[in-house]
Amino acid sequence: TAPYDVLVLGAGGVGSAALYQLAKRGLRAAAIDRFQPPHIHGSSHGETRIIRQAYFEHPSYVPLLKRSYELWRELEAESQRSLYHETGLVEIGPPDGIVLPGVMRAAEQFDLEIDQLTPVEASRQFPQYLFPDDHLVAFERRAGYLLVEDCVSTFLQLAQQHSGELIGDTQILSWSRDGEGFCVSTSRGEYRAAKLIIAGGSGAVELLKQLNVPLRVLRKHLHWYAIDDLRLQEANGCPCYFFESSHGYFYGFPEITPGGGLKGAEHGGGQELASPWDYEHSADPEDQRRIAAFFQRSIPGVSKRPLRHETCLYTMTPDENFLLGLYPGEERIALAAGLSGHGFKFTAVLGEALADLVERGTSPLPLEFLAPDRFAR
Ligand code: PYC
Repeated sequence: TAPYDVLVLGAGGVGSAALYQLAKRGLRAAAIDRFQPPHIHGSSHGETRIIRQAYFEHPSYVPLLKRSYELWRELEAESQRSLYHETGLVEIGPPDGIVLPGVMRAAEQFDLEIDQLTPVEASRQFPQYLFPDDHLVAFERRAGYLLVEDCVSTFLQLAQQHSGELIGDTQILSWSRDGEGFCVSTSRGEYRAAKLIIAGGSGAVELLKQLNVPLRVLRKHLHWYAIDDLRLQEANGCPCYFFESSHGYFYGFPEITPGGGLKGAEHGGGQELASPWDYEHSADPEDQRRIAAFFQRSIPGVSKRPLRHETCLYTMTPDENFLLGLYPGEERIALAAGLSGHGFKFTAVLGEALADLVERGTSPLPLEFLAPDRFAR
């Protein structure tokens, strides 16, 4: 076959968004994935992902988030699908912790609308949740969740409508320089392209090993439990939640469909994997004990009846900020990797930034803080 303009390695959240952007621009593009996305083997599944703007991790993400919000709304308009649900997000943590001071710093720096509440005010407004007396509470109205699998399938469907190609069920073995372009060797044979985008989530660790960034893959657990308190339903105004406490970081979502249960998970911890392709998908008793104890402490209307469990992968960088930019020393490759468990909300903007980087060598967004060579400097 004639070479592609761009091959995208990975078709999860980031890869599918990149394929959509490339195809929309009229480039001849294909995305290769080991499975048929959306699937349960990476980091873009499990029904829901939080989206928010007052970014406690680092205020420099806020301009990317603003653009991401615009792109999600554009995607909804083009696809006529509802992908982003603005439930609001309640964040709770100690005054000297990471989350609340970080939320307030980002909100102040970018003039974002955040309601600061005392625990008493928060209990009145959100009686579903228990707020320790000595903690701070913030409510971000313009936050909520994305339907993760629907986002991936929408990117892929629209990309295909614009003549982008999905090459699923295809293992990527290696990539190499090949004359003016690149050759990607796969379980289905070789594919050639003038440029590459590397967006393979945990699968990108192997593809990026020459960068010498110590990426670590963690197995994480997602839990859905039946609810006894109907105030925990989205339909009854229940927001998403993110708790920081001496017990760790726990987050989750209201019950979004009747009987589907409330979703909760621990953001910290996780089991490090030697390979992202070969791991146990069943529940971990210690993780189950920790989430059940969290519900008892903080959301007493959750029952003791588990309904569903899934495993999911985080790919961690040493500073937990993404790698995003041109491949060091190679202007024909753009990459996004190491999203460190907080990347899905950005996938719309990452797809656009990656397409800009391979097409024009630059992006109008301030991406320097995510430079892939920052650990080597
Ligand atoms: O990005 O909001 C987030 C998040 C919460 C837990 C994992 N990621």
